[in-house]
Amino acid sequence: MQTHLLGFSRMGKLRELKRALETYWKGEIGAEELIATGQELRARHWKLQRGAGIELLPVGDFSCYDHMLDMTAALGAVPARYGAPDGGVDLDAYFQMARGGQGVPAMEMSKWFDTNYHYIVPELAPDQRFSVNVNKLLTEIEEAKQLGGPIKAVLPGPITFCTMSKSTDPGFDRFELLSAIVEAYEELLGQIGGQCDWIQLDEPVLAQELPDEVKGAFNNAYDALLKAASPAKAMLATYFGSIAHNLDELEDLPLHALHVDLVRAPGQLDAVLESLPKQTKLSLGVVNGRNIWKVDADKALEQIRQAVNTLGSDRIMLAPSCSLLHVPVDLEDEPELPTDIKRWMAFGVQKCQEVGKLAAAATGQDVATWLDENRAAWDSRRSDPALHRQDVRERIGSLSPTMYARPLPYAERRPAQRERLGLPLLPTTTIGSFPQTTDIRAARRDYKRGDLSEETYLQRMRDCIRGVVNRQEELGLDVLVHGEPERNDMVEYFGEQLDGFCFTNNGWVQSYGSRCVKPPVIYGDVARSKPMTVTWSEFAQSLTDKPMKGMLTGPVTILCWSFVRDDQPRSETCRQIALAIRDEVADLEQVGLGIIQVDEPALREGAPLRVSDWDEYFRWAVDCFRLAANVAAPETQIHTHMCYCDFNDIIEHIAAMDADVISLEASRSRMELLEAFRLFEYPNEVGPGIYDIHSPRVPSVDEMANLLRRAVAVLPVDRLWANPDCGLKTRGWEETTASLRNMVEAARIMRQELRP
Ligand code: THG
Ligand code: ZN
Repeated sequence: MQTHLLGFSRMGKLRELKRALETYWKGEIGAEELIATGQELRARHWKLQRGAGIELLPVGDFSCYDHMLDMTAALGAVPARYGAPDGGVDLDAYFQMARGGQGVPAMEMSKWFDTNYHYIVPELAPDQRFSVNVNKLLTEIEEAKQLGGPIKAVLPGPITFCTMSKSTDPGFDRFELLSAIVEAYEELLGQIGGQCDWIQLDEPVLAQELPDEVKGAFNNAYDALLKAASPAKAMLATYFGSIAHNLDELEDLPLHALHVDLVRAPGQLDAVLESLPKQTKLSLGVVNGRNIWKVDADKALEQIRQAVNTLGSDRIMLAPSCSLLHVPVDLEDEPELPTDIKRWMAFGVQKCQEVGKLAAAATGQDVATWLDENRAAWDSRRSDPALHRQDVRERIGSLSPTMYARPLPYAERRPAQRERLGLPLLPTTTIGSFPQTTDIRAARRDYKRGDLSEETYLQRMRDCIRGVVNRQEELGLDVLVHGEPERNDMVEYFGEQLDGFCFTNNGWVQSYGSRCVKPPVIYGDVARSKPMTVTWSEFAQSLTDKPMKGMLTGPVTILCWSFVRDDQPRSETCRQIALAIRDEVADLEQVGLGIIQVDEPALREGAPLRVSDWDEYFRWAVDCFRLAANVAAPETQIHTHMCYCDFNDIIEHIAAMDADVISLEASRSRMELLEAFRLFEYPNEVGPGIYDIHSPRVPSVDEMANLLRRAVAVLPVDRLWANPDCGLKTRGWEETTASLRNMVEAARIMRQELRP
């Protein structure tokens, strides 16, 4: 029973890769030093994996930015604007594709399935050429070979690569290129097949519903790839969901191994065992690669036993469910976690150990001590009172349908809000955060460390808020925000104040490139013991006669961007969070805030991989938002904000949220987005972002007025707002002030134009 990994974290436990990348980008270190850091990290991680009991090591999972970008580079599928006629990609060209530069925009980023990881979207053109380059892979294979023992090259598979790409022109069907892509893969596999024992091709798209022509492509493609990979054995890896609905496509393929995710989709095991081709090994993903909880050893051993009974031990391989990219590196680096909760957890290194121990247990070796410890940990978790609070359970049990809806429909709330708020046509506002200066970050850090007294800290934050409010008044914005200087991350900030959450010191997970997030851990029942934002918002409102927006993160986003408890449905946990946010909405309203924004940027990414499961998800997700927000009185205006995704196919669910106003990121395909709102006859108010905050460029008055003009042509003018497309915390003050000045001027010009 061979143990292996689909992939490991790249950053290093101290985020060494982040540091190296960012200093390289600043020009403070040279390429050699960056490359050396990568080499050290790979060697360290392989040794760690072997030491923990992983036999077959993954190679090629490391990346200086993103593995899909690496695949694009390996295929030489470089978009023309990066000027590499031979398809060659050196380090600087690679980073230009990732981050843009010298007047060339970056390639697009998008979420990797339902994770919080962003990949670089490959661009495929009708006349696309490929030019295979395996140098990166061969170098890493050489490095891994020095450790001795079997290795497995890891690559995104061709069908997933093509599916997750975008066509450069809208009329072009990129699947026309599939045979050319497969040919390029054949060439690539041919060049590495002699150098490694296994080649793993990731096809997570198999967990989705696939159009027939895509489904039908698997057989031919993999027939060719298996031959090309020889003498290396080929594993097809799937994860993030069941592939039972797509098994027919794999039935005749002489794969050497198939990997399935038995954490997300334990129910697929029967079907997989039944249809597995005779010569194919089955890799069981029994350790959760997406969450930080210890494996339930007895449950995993039961799954393993079932598979062994059908296939025999020799045909079983054992691994985490997916790449360990999505979990932090090492629990040993968490001295401050409460010991009882820490005992329930496993990070990347511990997950490798779990795979090793499970394999040992399943092959009759004595791991009684480990098993006992595992059972004891689970017993202590199951019986912990924080996981089953009666007050929380009773409140959930007593929810009534009226709690999900505003007391009046939008059409009747609207006049009440107009009268209360007195806003002009095309009101101007921002999304919530203002630039997080080094001073602000330092103040928060020093206060947290105890180096700054509470009094001084509060004073600094108040000064900062005063500055932000004054600036907005000077600029002439209509609806103000306090700027959120007191917040680190929009999820972490709320988690830190809620019962049922705990926090890591080093639990970093890559978000994109060098950027990481430190997801909170939801281990118990969630409840709010005290107001979380009220003093800040109340203070900010006291500084101005203009309406101040209260700023909250919505329950679905808090859920999606945390490590969630796995002992109850996500919907249940989400409902608990929703009630906590509901109390905050009520309190903000109580102290006089007339506008409250409840952000849900992660609503779309929380959707299941299979569209047929969407309705169920959106029903509870939208319900949770409504439970949180709809406690507000008719004359209180509820806003929400969404970003990082396409909204076109979820507009009915957005409408069901019934927020009075939604602001949206719309920098990429503004017209398409507006068109979706028009076609749907979206009934409430909309603020399509009119400038892209992801770039330091200052948009001109004309540019933004034009965008407003286009919006006004499509949607009713009295339901439109003018705002940037996302929060401003990653921007500097200079460009922020200039851009907002132009935005306010654009709205003024438009109002004049529209005057009858
Ligand atoms: N919070 C969380 N998840 C997110 C976002 C967020 N996922 C989607 C999107 N926003 C990702 N965007 C970013 C943007 C910036 C950073 C991370 C994710 C970032 N991180 C700091 C870094 O890596 O240097 C660390 C942050 C910190 O010090 O706390 O800059 O907003 N949860
Ligand atoms: Zn946003």
